[in-house]
Amino acid sequence: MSTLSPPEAATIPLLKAGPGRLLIGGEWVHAADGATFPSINPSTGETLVEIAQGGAADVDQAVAAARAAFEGPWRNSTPDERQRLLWALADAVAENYEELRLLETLDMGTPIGRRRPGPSSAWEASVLRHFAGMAVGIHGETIPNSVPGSMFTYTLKEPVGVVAAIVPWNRPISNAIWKIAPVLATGCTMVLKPAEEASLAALRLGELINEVGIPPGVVNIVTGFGETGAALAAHRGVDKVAFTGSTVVGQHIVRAAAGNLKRVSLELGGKSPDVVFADADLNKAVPGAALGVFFNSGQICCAGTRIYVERPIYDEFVERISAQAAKLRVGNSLDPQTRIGPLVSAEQLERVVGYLDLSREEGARTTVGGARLTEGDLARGYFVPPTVLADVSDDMRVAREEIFGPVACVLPFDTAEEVVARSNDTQFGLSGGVWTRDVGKAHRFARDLQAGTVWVNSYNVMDPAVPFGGYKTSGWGREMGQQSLDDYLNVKSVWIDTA
Ligand code: TXE
Repeated sequence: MSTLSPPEAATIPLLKAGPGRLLIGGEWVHAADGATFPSINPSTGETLVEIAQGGAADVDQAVAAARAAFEGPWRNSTPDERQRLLWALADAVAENYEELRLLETLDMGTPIGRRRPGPSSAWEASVLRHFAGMAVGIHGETIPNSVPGSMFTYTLKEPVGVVAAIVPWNRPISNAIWKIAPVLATGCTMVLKPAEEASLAALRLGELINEVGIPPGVVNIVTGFGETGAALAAHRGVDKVAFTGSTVVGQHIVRAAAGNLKRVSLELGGKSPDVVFADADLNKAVPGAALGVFFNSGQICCAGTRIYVERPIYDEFVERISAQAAKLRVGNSLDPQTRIGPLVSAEQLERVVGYLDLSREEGARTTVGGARLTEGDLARGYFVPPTVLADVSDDMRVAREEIFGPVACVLPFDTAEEVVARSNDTQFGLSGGVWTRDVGKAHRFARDLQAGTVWVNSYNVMDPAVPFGGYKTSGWGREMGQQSLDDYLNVKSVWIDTA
């Protein structure tokens, strides 16, 4: 039962209906054992609704439904049909975007005012449209061979089969769409496991998937905790796992996938460097670096959390980014003025506050923020304000480990060579940024950084045409862009003796 105040609850049919069911084979069903768990509003700590807790039996059923769909008519679906379904889903997402955003705001804490209202801002719909375009362009090759005689060779690209998509809570709509889009484009089927902290938007997407006529069993949704994800990762009926989340769980998934050697793609954590040279335009670099680290309360895998600043401008930069951080309004996610919402959960709050305590023990200097907010209504939620840590050194744990909160470490550097080496001195390799007016310096940094994405005089910009993914322990494979489809496709070589 929703404990939302009436205006919000009344606007969301999904909440009124009670989302305590799983989507299996096109039907909304209760968990086999009837188990549920509460979905919590991180702005207030209150329960929003009960969600179904899928267990091993539900995972079995969902995988069977995905298999049946894959081997049924979906197998012979044409690229054109799949393109039309992707377009239809894109339209449905755009039409229902405000509701999806509200659900994301309620269970994840994303500030409602973060984006402009209206379908034109429905970024995830444009992702679906981009993949709709790619759906009709998937093809093999004819390949000349040197075998004596008259052998003709060509390749076919075929969908890998049943995909288990296991996603985190930090961008509920995007995380789901980034997996649904390539599945539909390539002709795979899937079981989607949203994060336990933020399942509502994915469940609403499930309703839209049924409404637009995507065949039953093509997209199944099983909500639940890590055990549900683990059951999927180990399941012999799953051909591929597409995972986004922590590096530690990514390692569990690789081990679990070994049983039937299923395909694995991983989009994992980061501790990305954002380098500010003394020649940078600080009017751009200060707000840019602040957005790079504080956006979504720092709960973004590519957040630029290690800000390296060239020594001559270090003090000025620390002062200016601290002032910028202090201006960002923290509050209830439903308040349109809010720029920084709560952290997603009590667990995440404890984790981030633990790192803030650690920063003091390690000798970092907090210039702004630094503690949980406990005044008034904010005390009920999980609020940590944007925090700047100065005088940080590379060996501190706060500079090495992913905090996943609104915490910027600012470190001085002296030379370009030194800052490249320090930027690369990490287990992660997801992304990085550089701010400079010197084109050569920017290109050299982009070349030398060991990371999947480099932003120059910008940060956190993404597009469905541009690949995203990590080096080192930040992941395997790429999402978005043409090559993201390869992870969902098998290549078959065909030899024909034409003699
Ligand atoms: O992620 P998890 P959590 C990082 C970030 C954060 C930390 C913990 O540092 O503080 O991870 O967050 C499912 N087998 N990132 O615990 O555990 C789980 O149910 C299969 C970075 O929320 O990785 C959820 O659906 N699945 C990151 C999904 O995995 C399992 C985004 C992600 O949960 C499982 C999120 C298991 N053994 C967190 N255990 C990024 N790079 O974007 C859990 N899950």
